[in-house]
Amino acid sequence: MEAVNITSLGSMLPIKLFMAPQSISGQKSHNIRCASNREDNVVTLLDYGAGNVRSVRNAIRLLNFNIQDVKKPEDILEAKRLVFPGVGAFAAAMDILNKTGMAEALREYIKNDRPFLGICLGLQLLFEYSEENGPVKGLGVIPGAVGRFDSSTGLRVPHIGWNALQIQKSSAILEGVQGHHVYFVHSYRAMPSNDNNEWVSATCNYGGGFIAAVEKGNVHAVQFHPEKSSNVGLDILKGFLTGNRSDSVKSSDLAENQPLKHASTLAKRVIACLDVRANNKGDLVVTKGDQYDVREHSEEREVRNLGKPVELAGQYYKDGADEVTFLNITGFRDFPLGDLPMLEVLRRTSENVFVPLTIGGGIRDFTDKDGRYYSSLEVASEYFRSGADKISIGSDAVYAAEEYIKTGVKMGTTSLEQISYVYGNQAVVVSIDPRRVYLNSPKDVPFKTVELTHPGPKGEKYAWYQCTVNGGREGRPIGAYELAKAVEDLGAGEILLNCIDCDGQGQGFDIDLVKLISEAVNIPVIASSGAGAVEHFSAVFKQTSTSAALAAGIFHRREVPIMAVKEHLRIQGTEVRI
Ligand code: 1PR
Repeated sequence: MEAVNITSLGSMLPIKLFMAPQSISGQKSHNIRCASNREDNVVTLLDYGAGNVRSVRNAIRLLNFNIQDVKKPEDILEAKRLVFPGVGAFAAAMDILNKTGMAEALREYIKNDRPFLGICLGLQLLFEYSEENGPVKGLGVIPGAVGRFDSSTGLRVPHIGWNALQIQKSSAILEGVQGHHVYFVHSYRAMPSNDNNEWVSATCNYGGGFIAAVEKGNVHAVQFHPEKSSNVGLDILKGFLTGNRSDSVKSSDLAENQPLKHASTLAKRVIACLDVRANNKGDLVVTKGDQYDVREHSEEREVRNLGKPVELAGQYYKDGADEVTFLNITGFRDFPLGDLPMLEVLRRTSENVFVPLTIGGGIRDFTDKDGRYYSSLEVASEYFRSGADKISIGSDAVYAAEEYIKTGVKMGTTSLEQISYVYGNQAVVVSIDPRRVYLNSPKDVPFKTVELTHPGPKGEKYAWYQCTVNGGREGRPIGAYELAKAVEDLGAGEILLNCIDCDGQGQGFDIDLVKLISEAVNIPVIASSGAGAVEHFSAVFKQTSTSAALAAGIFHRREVPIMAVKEHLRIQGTEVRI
């Protein structure tokens, strides 16, 4: 697997960017104390170019360490401390490590008990084998094999979200984090056994216990992403970099928090969404629709302006959002690689926001007016390079699903398939924009229908959910149910389920729709559209098996703080990250 090269896009900025002058208003977004400027504040980073490690770099820099990239195997052997954020597929990573001689250097470095931190695939590669497209041989440092989560029992795979750490032994970098949630995104995992028992420092519960962290001497590896796990993750990373975990625990507000004894599994996520577009003056603003109409009702029909993207994202991070999603809502007509400010928004956001970032809008193949062709993979790659952890595909996924349903053939050429193949399905979200179509009988349409909890305007008892493209402007001959199943087959790792009827209405999520889709697929579903009160969140989590709930308007208008939602969910018995 190779990273895709995007040629420089020049410095033409078609629209002015509204941006905080420095970091987010110059305020600290967390309580991590940075390492003092020491002579030896160098971190060697093993980045073999397979994906986005921008967030790891940002987190290391935030902690005041300088990064030196590994260019040759000797750089590994000479490292003072080595961070290895594995990205991509197991086989491809091993292939690169073997061909470059890095595999041998890594084994040697680890055998000598030198300071090492593997992240995600960087943990899995330490094992003997992986089942991912295999069996494929790993570095063989730790006994055991890496296998896929078993989805046959209804477990949603990929495992995406915040899961609670169960500490298994005294650990130099995990002190004080028992029961704290950290962020995972993966489909494969290693299991604890008698053979690797001495390595296992933490497990997590997801369809049984899997290995969340290993440690022996100076060698550490974590399956979760410390760089995406907010203060807890940054603290763990700092513990490794400084070799002084206890100080870091005392200095952060972790120590002030009660250990979360109740936290035992994957938390339900609360996501803040920012619909972004240029307003009439050409400034990039966060806007919010009323059933997808984002213009004010005044004569001028101005685009509704609810704030500046980078600042609001930073605020939601501080407020406790589990994830931040940007939707470039005019991406279907303004090609995103021409829309450089959106990339800049991502870059600036990822410097200060250490929870996952998703970006959607305009991901498709495109030929510009000069005849230059850009593949959807190039567009996605540029989003990943700019700091996205996941990309979200809307319109293009609808066309791909229609074609797949018609032919029954996976062409392998659609944006969804290509991006998922290169970056893994956990990095690809499909955003669905359905509209309710009321019916008197389910036999009236060839699509899956629901019996409505609340009858339609003319007393209709049924509805189907028609998918739309181009920001809800065009209805397509495919239902949300059919689309969800098709895109899961084609490689989507998660579904962002909007509902045009509920968008901006504040009357609650469309439970009928969320139930229909979350029962149809085995990948995580994010319920979106309609949140107006904390009770709407508990209702959607109680009545459906959705993994996450997303809201926009109530957060932008400061009607309900994110922490109020979480506190309410916690009291209602839903596990959330506090
Ligand atoms: O088709 O791949 O270019 O992607 C376009 C993306 O932009 C899609 O994900 C589509 O959902 C989104 N989009 C396009 N037009 C609009 C619009 O509002 N005019 N926004 C739009 C979708 C829905 C959510 C919203 C929730 C929660 N907006 O983003 O945030 O409904 O809102 P609420 O809590 O206030 O009810 P492509």
